[in-house]
Amino acid sequence: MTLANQIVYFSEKEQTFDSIILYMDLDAFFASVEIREDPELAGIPIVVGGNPKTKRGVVSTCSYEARKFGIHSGMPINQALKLCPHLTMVRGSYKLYGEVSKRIMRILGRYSPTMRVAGNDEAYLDLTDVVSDYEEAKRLATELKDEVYANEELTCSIGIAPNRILSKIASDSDKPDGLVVVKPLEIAEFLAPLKITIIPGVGKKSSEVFSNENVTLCGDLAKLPHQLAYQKFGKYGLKTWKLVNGYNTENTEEKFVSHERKSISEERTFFDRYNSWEEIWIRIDSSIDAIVSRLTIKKMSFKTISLKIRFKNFETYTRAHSLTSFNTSAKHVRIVVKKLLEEFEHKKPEDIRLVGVKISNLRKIDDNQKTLTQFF
Ligand code: TTP
Ligand code: MG
Repeated sequence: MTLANQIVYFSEKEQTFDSIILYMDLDAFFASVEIREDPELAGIPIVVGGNPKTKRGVVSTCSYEARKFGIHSGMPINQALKLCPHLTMVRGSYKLYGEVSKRIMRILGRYSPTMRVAGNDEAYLDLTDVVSDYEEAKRLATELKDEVYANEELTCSIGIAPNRILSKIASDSDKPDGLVVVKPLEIAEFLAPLKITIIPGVGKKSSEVFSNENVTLCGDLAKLPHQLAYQKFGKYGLKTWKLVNGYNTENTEEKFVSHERKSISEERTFFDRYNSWEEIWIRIDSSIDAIVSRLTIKKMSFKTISLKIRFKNFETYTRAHSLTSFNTSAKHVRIVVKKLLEEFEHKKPEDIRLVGVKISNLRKIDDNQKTLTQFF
C-alpha cells in the first residue's frame, strides 16, 4: 500500500463547519478579584497563593504586571520573589472566588442553552442555534463582556470560532480583555503566525520533534505536504496538519451538542413605528404561528426557543430558553417568548426595529410516539 492511499481521506464533514462556539476565560481571575477588593493592589505586581509570612508555597496566579517579570501559575514563591523582589503576596480568598465564579457562570448560562463549564473561570457556549452569523455572535460577546464587568468588575477574554479548540486558542491569543473572532475561512491565516505549542497536545516532547523538522509555527506545519506530515509526525501529526490548514478536526455535535442542529425561524423588521407592546406582540404572535405550522408539516418537535430583538440604534439582544422535554405546541412557544420579552418591557416599543423568534434543537416525531406537551 502506498503512503498516499493509506491516509488521504478527507470526509465532507471535515471540510464544513456549522457550529459557532464561544469560549470565555476571566483574566488573572484570583488576582483580579483581589484587586477589585483592594484597589491599592491595582497596577502593581501581585501573586495570589503561598504564605506571605513564610514566603513558601506556589503561585496560584498573578497580576499581568507580575507576568512581565516572568512569574506564572505553579511557580514556587521563592523563585517568584527572586524575579521580582518588590512583589506583593496576597493570601487567597477561595470562598469568594467560588461565589464569583458561580455568579459569572449564571450570567453565561443565559446566553445559550448549551454551555460547558470548563473550569472555575472558563466556559464554552454553543451559539449555533442562538445567533445567525459571526457578526451577531460578536455583538453577543460584547454584551456578555459588558455584563460580566458591570456585575463583577472583572474583565474576561473571549474567542469565537467554529470549534472548541479554536475558540480557546482565539481567546488565549489576545489577553487580557480581548475578543477574537475566527471564521471558518480565516482559520489557516489566523493560526499561521502562532507557535505550534499553542495546539493542545503539542507538549515539550512533540514540539522537539516538530522543531527537528523546522516546524515551530503552525504555518510551518501547514505548508508541508500532508503525506509528509503523516510520515514525520504520525496520526497525531496529520490531525494537527488538518487543524492548521483549516479543516474541521472536532466533531462538536458528538462531544458537546447532543442534538440535531436545525432550526425554524421568522424575523420581522419593522419599517413602521409601533407605539404599543400589543402591536409588537401581534407581529410576534403571527411569527410563532408561521413557525409552528412549518414544524407540524415537518413532523418535528422542538426543545429550544430563542427571541431576538433589535432596537433602532442597532443594539441587538438574543435570549434563549430550553424546555426540559421536546414539545410541539405554539402555546409553549408563546409562554416562553412572553417570558423572554419581560426583560425588555421597560424599553420603548417605538424603538424596536426587528423581532425574531426561532425554535431549534429539533427532533423528528416518531409516528408511534405521542405528542409531548409537557410544561417546562
Ligand atoms: P487561568 O484561567 O489559567 O489563569 P488566570 O485566570 O489567573 O489568568 P489568565 O488571564 O491567563 O486566564 O486559571 C484560573 C484561576 O485558577 C487562576 O486565577 C488561579 C487558579 N489556578 C491555580 O490555582 N493554579 C494553577 O496552576 C492555574 C493555572 C490556575
Ligand atoms: Mg483565566
